[in-house]
Amino acid sequence: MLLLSTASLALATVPPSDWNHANVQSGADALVAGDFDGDGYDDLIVHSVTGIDLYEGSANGLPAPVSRDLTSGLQQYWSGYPEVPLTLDVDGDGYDDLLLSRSQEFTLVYGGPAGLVTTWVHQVVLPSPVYQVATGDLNGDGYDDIVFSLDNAAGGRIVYWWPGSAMGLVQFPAFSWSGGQVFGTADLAVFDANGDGYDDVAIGGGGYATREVKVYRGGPVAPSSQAFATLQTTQAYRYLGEHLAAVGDLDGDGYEDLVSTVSDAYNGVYGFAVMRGGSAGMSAPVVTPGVDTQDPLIHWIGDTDGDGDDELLVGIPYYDSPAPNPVSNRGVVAVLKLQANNRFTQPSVGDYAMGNTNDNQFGSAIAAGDFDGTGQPDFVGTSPYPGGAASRIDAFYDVP
Ligand SMILES: [Ca+2]
Ligand SMILES: [Ca+2]
Ligand SMILES: [Ca+2]
Ligand SMILES: [Ca+2]
Repeated sequence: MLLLSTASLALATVPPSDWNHANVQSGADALVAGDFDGDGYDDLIVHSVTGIDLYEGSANGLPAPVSRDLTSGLQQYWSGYPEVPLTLDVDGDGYDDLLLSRSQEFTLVYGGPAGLVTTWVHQVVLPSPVYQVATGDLNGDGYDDIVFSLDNAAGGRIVYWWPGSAMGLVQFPAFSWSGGQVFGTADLAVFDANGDGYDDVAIGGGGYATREVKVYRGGPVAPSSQAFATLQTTQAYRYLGEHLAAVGDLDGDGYEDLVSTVSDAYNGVYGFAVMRGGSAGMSAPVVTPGVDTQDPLIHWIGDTDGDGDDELLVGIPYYDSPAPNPVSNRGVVAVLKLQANNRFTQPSVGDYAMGNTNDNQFGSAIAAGDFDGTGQPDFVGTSPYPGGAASRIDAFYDVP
């Protein structure tokens, strides 16, 4: 069922959603996907207005009824600040685990054959509030690790590497990076930039005029303290690194690539930049301008069209659809392809733009996964403010 009045809008290219659900919280932390019970179908956790619900994926996709009510188990740890909940396999057992971060606290909830085990959670209290969190396997041992940033008393932030193990997180973080007054003050992402099988970490930071992203290599013993790449835009006041995402291999050359938002000094609306991985370093940012990057979400989705290159999933909640049917802040979720000139296709209302009301803000939360196990990526997005109607989530399976 579509919310749209299709008679009034030229939206023939937007397909009806494959699954929907009413009532969702407004934040970016409303959705989390992962295969918590290891059955090969991704599951979806929804932060709804009534609590936290899990929908188990299956060959039929997501079910209409709630599979498990996780409210009593997770509500006390759930927060969109500083980082939306993340999925990782910290103990390498093949069951996805859930990492919740809140102020000075991490909470790990382990997956297992029966799904997330909320009766025993691992809580970690940090010495000061955490700012940014990312996950991946920097030492290539099969256990996902956590990378996170805390304030540095000497200025800027300290970014820590905390390895996973068969028993979960090891006792203490094992490595850190720091570097002056503005180091690490923006986002983090973990991806394999140089294709050696060890994930690498991108650390954003910088001052008023210039912001940059530094990339450090992972390795079998410890990550490198020397930057593998230092990336800046060529224009002053074009801020790189505010939102970073590991998005897979966008150009199919075997090296994972990095995407950042690029905002300007005034209203945060400018575009997306791609920085391509490589064996000896990373390519300078190439910016696709003209994309509304006010509170965007950039996300891995995989290879949707089967051509060997991964695509980029974006949620742009403040997207305005153009004349002849202008709707401000309706929001759009789009699967963007990297073109030969290293710029992205522009999102348009022909992508997934739901709702026909101003301030609908579709894409305020997004998640990608394979909920129906076909091997073809699926995604979900929220419409938190659909003007008069109940907020809702729409899922689209096997996106082209
Ligand atoms: Ca696990
Ligand atoms: Ca590891
Ligand atoms: Ca690497
Ligand atoms: Ca690449």
